[in-house]
Amino acid sequence: MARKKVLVTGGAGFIGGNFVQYMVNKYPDYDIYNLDLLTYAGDLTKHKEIEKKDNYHFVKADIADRDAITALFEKEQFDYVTHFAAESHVDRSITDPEIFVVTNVLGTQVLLDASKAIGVTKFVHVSTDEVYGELDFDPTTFFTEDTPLQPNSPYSASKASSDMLVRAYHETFGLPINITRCSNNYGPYHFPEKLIPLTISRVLNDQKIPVYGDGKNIRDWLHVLDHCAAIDLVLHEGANGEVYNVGGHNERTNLEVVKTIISTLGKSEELIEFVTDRLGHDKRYAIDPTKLEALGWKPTYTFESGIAQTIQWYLDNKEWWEQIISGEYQNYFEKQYTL
Ligand code: NAD
Ligand code: TDX
Repeated sequence: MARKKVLVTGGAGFIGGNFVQYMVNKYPDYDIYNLDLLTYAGDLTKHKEIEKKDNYHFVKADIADRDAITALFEKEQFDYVTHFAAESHVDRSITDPEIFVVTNVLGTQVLLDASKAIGVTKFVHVSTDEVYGELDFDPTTFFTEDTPLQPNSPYSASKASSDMLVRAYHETFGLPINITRCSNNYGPYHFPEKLIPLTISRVLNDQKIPVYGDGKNIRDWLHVLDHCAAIDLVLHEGANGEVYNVGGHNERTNLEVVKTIISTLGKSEELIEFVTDRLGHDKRYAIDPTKLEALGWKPTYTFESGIAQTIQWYLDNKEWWEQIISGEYQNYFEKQYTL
């Protein structure tokens, strides 16, 4: 049987990077192509181990570059596309929304056209629970796949737009697709602009932790490796055209998350500094994953085991995140906060 070719867009980033490693190791008989523009969020140093393997390939390209993407698809004739590449940070979408439309909307449409042209077996679009908007604090309410899309930030609006295009290419052209909508991920290689790695790296450096508003906003946390297993399952077993929510019932307030990290590292809660709230800050996200569970998925990490593993990973891999926080990111952080 011919080897399958799997394109992973955004495979130099956090989740796509974990997914590339997961797929290269799990499927030696698949060729895994990591396509990434290497923006501020992409780095290849994380792939030192898998770079030695024959079934790993890297292509530097912009998903919004129609000529480059069309030529690549014609040449490689991918069987599967798993689409992670995006501008992913809500705060950056508030200060500079335009690139979110270019990458997340136009980039997705270019990939859909290229996938349609060569007739891929499956296009998996990795989306987010943020497209559903926000929930109130009633703990019995959850996002289901039928919750209407009501995105509140430029980031989530761009993701919802791309979800709509993916759906439309299925309805209009019969492109085989799935859309996954996952809750907040955390784990190894999480870029330190996001709450959990930002807190770990700053606590380790005895720096203040900026907590937005009153810290009572709730996120539903999922370890990135449980997300990778979910995408793998949907890629192979997802019913054509369906949406699957991904989440493990791990709701925590931001303050609970920050305090857990501080106490695990044996530091003082005096490091917490309440700062001006994020504009349009969604109150609560919480996922009902029943539909995905029916396919056979269940998470392997609890929040307690996952956060302990993650903190240990940041302790063991200082070199990786120190190189990031000392670069261009430093300018971003200084513009973002005055701590
Ligand atoms: P990330 O910001 O860590 O990585 C994004 C990657 O995409 C980077 O490697 C970057 O270089 C690449 N990229 C950006 N623009 C590109 C372009 N024009 N062409 C090619 N590559 C480009 O993001 P992440 O947190 O790993 O998120 C991955 C996907 O998962 C995104 O689509 C995001 O919306 C979705 N998602 C993220 C979370 C989360 O908690 N992080 C939760 C649910 C869904
Ligand atoms: O410094 C901070 N202080 C703070 O209180 C930062 C960076 C965040 N926060 C709050 C805002 C959120 O309520 O913590 C929560 C988590 O923030 P982020 O880590 O920025 O994640 P979020 O905005 O929830 O979005 C993430 O999950 C869904 C990803 O970045 C998205 O790509 C994904 O779609």
